[in-house]
Amino acid sequence: MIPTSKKKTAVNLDQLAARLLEARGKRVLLLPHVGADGDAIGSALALRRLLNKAGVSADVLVDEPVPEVLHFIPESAAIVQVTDAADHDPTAYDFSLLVDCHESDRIGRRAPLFEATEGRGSLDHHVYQIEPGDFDVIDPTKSSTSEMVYLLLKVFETMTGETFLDAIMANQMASGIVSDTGRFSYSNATPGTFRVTAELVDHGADLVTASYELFDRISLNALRMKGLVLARAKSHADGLILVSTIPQKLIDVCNSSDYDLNTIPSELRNVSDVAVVFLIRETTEAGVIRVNIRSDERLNAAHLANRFGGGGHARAAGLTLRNLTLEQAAEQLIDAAMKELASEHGD
Ligand SMILES: [Mn+2]
Repeated sequence: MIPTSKKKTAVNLDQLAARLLEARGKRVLLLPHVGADGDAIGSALALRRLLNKAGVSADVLVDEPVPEVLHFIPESAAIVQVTDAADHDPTAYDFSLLVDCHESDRIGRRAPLFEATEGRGSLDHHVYQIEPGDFDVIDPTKSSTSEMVYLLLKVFETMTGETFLDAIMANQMASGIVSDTGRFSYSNATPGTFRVTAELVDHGADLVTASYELFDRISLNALRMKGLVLARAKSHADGLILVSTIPQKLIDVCNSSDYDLNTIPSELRNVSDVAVVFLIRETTEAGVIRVNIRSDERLNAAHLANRFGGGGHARAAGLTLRNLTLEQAAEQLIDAAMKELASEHGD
């Protein structure tokens, strides 16, 4: 992770706020990134509500259906799924805003809509390499885009003399903050995050529900499968490497789905002394094996995944293997991990 002090920031909330308020009586397009998470959806919905209250029509467009786990976020039913960008008229919009991302390659099939809008900007907290434009507000020191929506809301209030925050908006933003901070357990939860969250709770944000919906709620089928997968975990290299292999029939027997496996790699990584975890699973496609890697600072998961044609982040990565048994796949990955660990090139 890049130390906070070294992160570049592009912060001109006033300029973006003024431009959005210029769109009063017109329409604005809000575009969260593909693979939308709690922050992408929560911040986009809060922006939509804020803009509507300020007299700006706003539409949230996405590529994929909103994941079921995010349906508890208020007004998520207002999100529109785009199946073909040609079905939407970009000239209907005065301004397009990338939400929780800052490059059009993060918005999938909606990119042509963004490119065709006259006014364009972004509101984001991811680390960036681009040269920010006049309406790009990118601040990697913030926990979440939702936290930034709150700051934008305060600028709106100063500029208009009106008040906008209500319980629905507070819950939309709180969902994003709880999601991106791992319910305040990651280092991105700063004193500023807590101050903003305190304001949101004051206005009716329900952190207990957000935390339960985003991190705890699980179907009985998924819980049973998790139990079986955890029980199958095998330790290698004196406990440094933990591997769980999952035949497709196990997923079928539990009447569960791939989606239910998402949290398991991180749980395996929490085991004391474990440096790297492999979750190796068959897929519904014959001969195709999917691998999830989680690691700590002793091993770079992205480097390891690259060796097998995969990719990702330093602590979380993934790859696809073909025409191997689960046992062969495990053997190759353990071997590669042991070499990587021995080379002491972790970070
Ligand atoms: Mn985010």
